[in-house]
Amino acid sequence: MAEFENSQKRAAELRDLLNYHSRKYYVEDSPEIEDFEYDRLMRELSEIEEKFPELVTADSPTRRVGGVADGQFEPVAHDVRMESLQDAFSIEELRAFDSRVRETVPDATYVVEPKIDGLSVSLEYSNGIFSRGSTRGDGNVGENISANLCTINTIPLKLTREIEEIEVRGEVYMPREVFIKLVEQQENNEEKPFRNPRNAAAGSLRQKNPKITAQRKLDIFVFNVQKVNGKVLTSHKQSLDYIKELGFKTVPFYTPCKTIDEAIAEINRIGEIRYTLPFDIDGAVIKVDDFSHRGELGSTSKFPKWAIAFKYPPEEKQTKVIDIEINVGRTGVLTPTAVFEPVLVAGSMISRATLHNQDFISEKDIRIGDTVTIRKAGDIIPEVLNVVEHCENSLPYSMPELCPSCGAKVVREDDEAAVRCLNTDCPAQLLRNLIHFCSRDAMDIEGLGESNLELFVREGLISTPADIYSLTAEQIMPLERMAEQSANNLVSAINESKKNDLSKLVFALGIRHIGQKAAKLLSEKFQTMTALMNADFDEIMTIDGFGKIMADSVVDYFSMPQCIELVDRLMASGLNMKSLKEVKDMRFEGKTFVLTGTLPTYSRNEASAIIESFGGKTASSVSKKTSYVLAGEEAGSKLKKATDLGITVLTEEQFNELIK
Ligand code: 0OX
Repeated sequence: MAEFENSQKRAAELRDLLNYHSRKYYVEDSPEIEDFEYDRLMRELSEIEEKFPELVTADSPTRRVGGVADGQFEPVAHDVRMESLQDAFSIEELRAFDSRVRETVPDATYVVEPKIDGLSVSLEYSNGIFSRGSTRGDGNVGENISANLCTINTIPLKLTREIEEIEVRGEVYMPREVFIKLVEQQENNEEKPFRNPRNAAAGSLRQKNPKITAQRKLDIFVFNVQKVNGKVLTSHKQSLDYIKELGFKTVPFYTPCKTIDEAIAEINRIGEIRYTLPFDIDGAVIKVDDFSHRGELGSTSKFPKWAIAFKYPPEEKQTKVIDIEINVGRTGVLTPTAVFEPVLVAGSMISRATLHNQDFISEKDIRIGDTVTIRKAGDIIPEVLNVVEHCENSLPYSMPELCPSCGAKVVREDDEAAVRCLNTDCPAQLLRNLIHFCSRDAMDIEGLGESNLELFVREGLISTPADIYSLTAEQIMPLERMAEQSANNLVSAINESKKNDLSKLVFALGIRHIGQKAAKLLSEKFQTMTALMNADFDEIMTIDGFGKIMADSVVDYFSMPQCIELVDRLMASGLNMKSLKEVKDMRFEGKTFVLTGTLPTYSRNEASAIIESFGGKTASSVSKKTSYVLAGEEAGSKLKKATDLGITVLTEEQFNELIK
């Protein structure tokens, strides 16, 4: 019983996790976990559901073949379901697959091909002419992306033969070199770069403007005939050979294998050359070759029983930690970074990885000189997995007690994993602050990135954000890499930023715990910098989503003389200090007023209009639901009832205080 209950609980957790990550991956194109990890979670859920079929729910991600369509493009119902592949993570599982196949088809033979890490699409042709292309969607219904697919040069618009009808399936991908150039470009333009080629391909295929897709130089490998009229095909190999003749770019190699041992050898070979290929693969597929054998084997509700995908684990390498460097961030947090003897991992040279904080280092007991195992999380971000061997005579590593930039004593606050330099004049923090101040989400000053800021600080031109607004083209021009044009551009970008909305400036100040969203809320609530600077803790706490830590942080910030001075200087330089977004003040939302007697200055209509303009309501009689009674001269029974019920009675003067 306990096992059932535990499984029930775990299945619910897994469903939520997988649905969340599936949305991140398929709809938003911004995955947060590695595919390998996702596959493992999916496998765990499938196993629980196999054991306890009563735990399968309507929203179980295992019932789906793939992700979810997001409704941007017109839907396409697939005539032939675009099935997904069953995954294997070990050689034993491949052998078990072979045994299952041979129970039904003792003399089956296989084809092994790489599993391209891209996006599955269907391509339809009528009389040899491309008629429609669509995404896989959930396997049954995808989206029409014909216009974008037409931009891929390797997708034939006319086949070499006028075959009556054919639908093929392939994987759209971005070659690694194209991806690297794209990321470089995005970084230069200070755009958020794609995480990996798969995301880049997905983002490019989902463009509403096919011109952008065309610039992305996507490519395709076709690996299946979904449907054909006008030609008899009897095996996988024969069908791939045939569609190659029709003009399709088929998977780069598909190798016939008579036995599972031959198939495993081919999978190992592909694993070895994996990172030398000019595109990403996330596995290799074994497919039964003969179509009549496939027919005998059939499919489950999710996968064909005649194919299996072997997923390669992320590549792990060993290397030596030659140093642990400490970087000081904008808020003074000291972050340790391991510096390695460079090593090739998953196709690129790795020489550094973050070690996060002292707890991470202590838990793994990472020391300078150690041999460690590293890999790339999500096939992109390098991370240390464990220590293989400590260096001889090494000592456990401790974070420095003094800030490496300014020498101030660092502190570790009770509830934090990080150690922090509290010196507000610390040069490393000042530079980080400047970088943050000018960044895209903050003041968005084009041309003032890390290297120029570093240069200007080094030259003694700036040390605080306020100094930026006194820079002149004459000061900048003589510096290295600066021509007249770039100096003028920079000064106009600086001037342009003065017009920014208050929320950008509030975010740019870098107040601890105040991110972009909180900065927006603050500027909407207080409307002007002066009001925000004078706001007290309780007023800030009335903002939905603000807690004690955030409110304290704002109050603390505006109580520091150097921060007040900074804002004053920015004001004096002519920066906009007002919210460009006026919000309705709803201070009386949910409150009901009853008016009684004659007020000294307001008529009843005037008072009601003021209450309503702040989101409140007026009623004619007093009840328990009344929030306030606004009473003037000669107030009668309503005032008495209010007093009896303990309802707050306001004079006009008190009312004026409330609406100030
Ligand atoms: C790939 C790939 C994907 C055909 C029927 C079930 C799955 N990403 O490279 N899928 C398949 O096979 C389909 N083959 C591939 N090579």
